[in-house]
Amino acid sequence: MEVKIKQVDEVKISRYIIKETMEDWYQFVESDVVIVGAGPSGLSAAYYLAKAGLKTLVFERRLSFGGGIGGGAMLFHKLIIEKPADEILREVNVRLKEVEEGVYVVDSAEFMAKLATAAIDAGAKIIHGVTVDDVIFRENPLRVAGVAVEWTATQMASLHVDPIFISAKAVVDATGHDAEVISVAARKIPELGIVIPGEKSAYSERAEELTVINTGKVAEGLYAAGMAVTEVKGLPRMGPIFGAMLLSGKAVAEEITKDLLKSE
Ligand code: 48H
Ligand code: FE2
Repeated sequence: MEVKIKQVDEVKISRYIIKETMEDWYQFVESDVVIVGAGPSGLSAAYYLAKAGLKTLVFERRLSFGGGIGGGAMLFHKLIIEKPADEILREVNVRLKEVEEGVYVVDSAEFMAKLATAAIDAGAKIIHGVTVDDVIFRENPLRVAGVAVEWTATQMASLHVDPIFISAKAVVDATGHDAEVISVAARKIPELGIVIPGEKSAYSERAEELTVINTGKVAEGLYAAGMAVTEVKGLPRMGPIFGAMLLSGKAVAEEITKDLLKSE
């Protein structure tokens, strides 16, 4: 077999990568929306925000997509989605198996791959291996105005390295159970008046609606989506049913789109 592969030398390889990477960072240092976490709620929010035409940047600590999707339920590779969240998955071409009226089982690998693809295709920029460890704030009016970021690897090595800053009109905490961004803002900016009661034990039948209803702004410029909502609002957990995560991402995207259009 004859193989003809276009040749490119090491200097060019490095230059192309450095230039294109830096162009992205240079562009997105001033974003409309920064989403922290590429789990189900973060990806769903990214999809709808990018679709609405907002400059949307997602930081994900790990080198993968999907957050808790990949682990399924106790590593069983299936998850439950219920009506009306199935509509979101249909929109991004995830196949659903209806096991009873309005209740669907989905494959976790397909779920995370296709949701991430949809967010990227809609125009969201996702950058992996970056941890958000602080926010930027402003007074008069008091608000969150962006995030401080660091390489996850730098953090894991416990190196003393200062972060860089990314400004955003809206920051979404989609970090899951720990609500990391809102927690740091509550601790370091007490003027925001955020009190975090913490997540409650499981009550699946109530938890999903409560999570979606309580999704949204927690301070000017700072929003909660997904399990971060349960932590910040003191709501019960729901276990391996992911409808509320998708609906919460969509709800936060709609609220931010409205808020940002209003302020223009
Ligand atoms: C950058 C970060 C940081 C940081 C975390 O945990 P997730 O899947 O979050 P959600 O809320 O979209 O989905 C929750 C769901 O997975 C779940 O756990 C459910 C439904 N549980 C119910 C129950 O009863 O247990 O994803 C969060 C993502 C992850 O990929 C993290 O790596 C990432 O955020 N992340 N990225 N900077 N500071 N903190
Ligand atoms: Fe969980």
